[in-house]
Amino acid sequence: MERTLILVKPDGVQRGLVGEIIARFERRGLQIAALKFLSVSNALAEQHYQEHAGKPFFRSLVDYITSCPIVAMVVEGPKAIDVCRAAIGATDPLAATPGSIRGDYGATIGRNLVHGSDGPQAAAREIELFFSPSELHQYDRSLTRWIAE
Ligand code: D4T
Repeated sequence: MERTLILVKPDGVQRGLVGEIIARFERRGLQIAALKFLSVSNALAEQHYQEHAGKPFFRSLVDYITSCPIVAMVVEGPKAIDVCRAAIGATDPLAATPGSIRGDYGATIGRNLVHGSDGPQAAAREIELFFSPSELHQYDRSLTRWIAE
């Protein structure tokens, strides 16, 4: 079982795609372990994107992710990191497969709607950045008792 951090970025919120994007992960079979709506501070954005510090697009990346509240969530499941990366699609929406989130809704690399951790180390680091341990929930899923008492 793996956990990964997913962000619905400001363009996803502004375009009214939050429900659609969360639904993609739910339908893929992933279980939500944590979920919140927050404004990302400059400091958090710089920490989150630390691997890109110094690159030409770093400042615009930080400005973008801090420009409007976002949805942060942790999802879990077998191979959750790779499953989410596949559901999200390539970084540049132009290269993203149709059927992926970026392939269906994205047009430019600077507005690519959603983030997913790119490996186990990144996932652990990023989950800790956005969530405290008490905000992460472990529970068994079952259907029948939530349809009828
Ligand atoms: P994120 O981290 O947002 O899920 O995207 P990826 O994991 O798919 O891609 P990334 O870390 O390589 O890039 C982070 C972020 O930077 C933007 N970006 C990237 C950009 O604006 N111009 C660029 O040339 C690159 C490489 C898009 C995603």
